[in-house]
Amino acid sequence: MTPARPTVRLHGHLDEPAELTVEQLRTLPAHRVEVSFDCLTEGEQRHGYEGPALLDVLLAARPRIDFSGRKQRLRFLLNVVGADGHRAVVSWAEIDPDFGGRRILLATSMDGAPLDAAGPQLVVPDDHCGARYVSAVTAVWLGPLGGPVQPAG
Ligand SMILES: Nc1nc2c(c(=O)[nH]1)N[C@H]1C(S)=C(S)[C@@H](COP(=O)(O)O)O[C@H]1N2
Ligand SMILES: [Mo]
Repeated sequence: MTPARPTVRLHGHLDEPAELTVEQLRTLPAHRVEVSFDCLTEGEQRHGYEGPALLDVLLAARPRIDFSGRKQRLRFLLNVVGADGHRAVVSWAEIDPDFGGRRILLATSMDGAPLDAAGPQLVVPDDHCGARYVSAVTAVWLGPLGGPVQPAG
């Protein structure tokens, strides 16, 4: 019997929500990055990661975002959740090429070792701190921020 493989659930404001294995993530164009980040407890770490852009993963799930202009996108954010409950927010504007265009990846391998059994890892090359490198990602939710438009009176 083959062991169950962890999956990433893509959900929220998507026309084609999906549940993908690391193997399925490899069907998207892969990028390779060498990064270093600082960990508060472990100090400086260097790693090589490979995997698809988070943007491409989400575009394949067809975000329910109005792309006709640019301002409509700015309220959208991603909630990236790890198996242990560690989670981090990424704004849509950070990864959107019309705004930050940051090459944030959902890595399928780390230092040449496949992440099929562990689950993919969020890679945020421009972050100084390693805390947003969420490992064993189980879900990515996309949706609009629901905060008040006007200050409470
Ligand atoms: N799922 C999960 N991912 C996580 C963390 C965590 O606690 N849980 N810690 C973060 C922190 S603080 C750092 S510095 C990096 C690298 O930590 P590691 O070497 O322990 O993986 O992973 C990040 N990813
Ligand atoms: Mo850390």
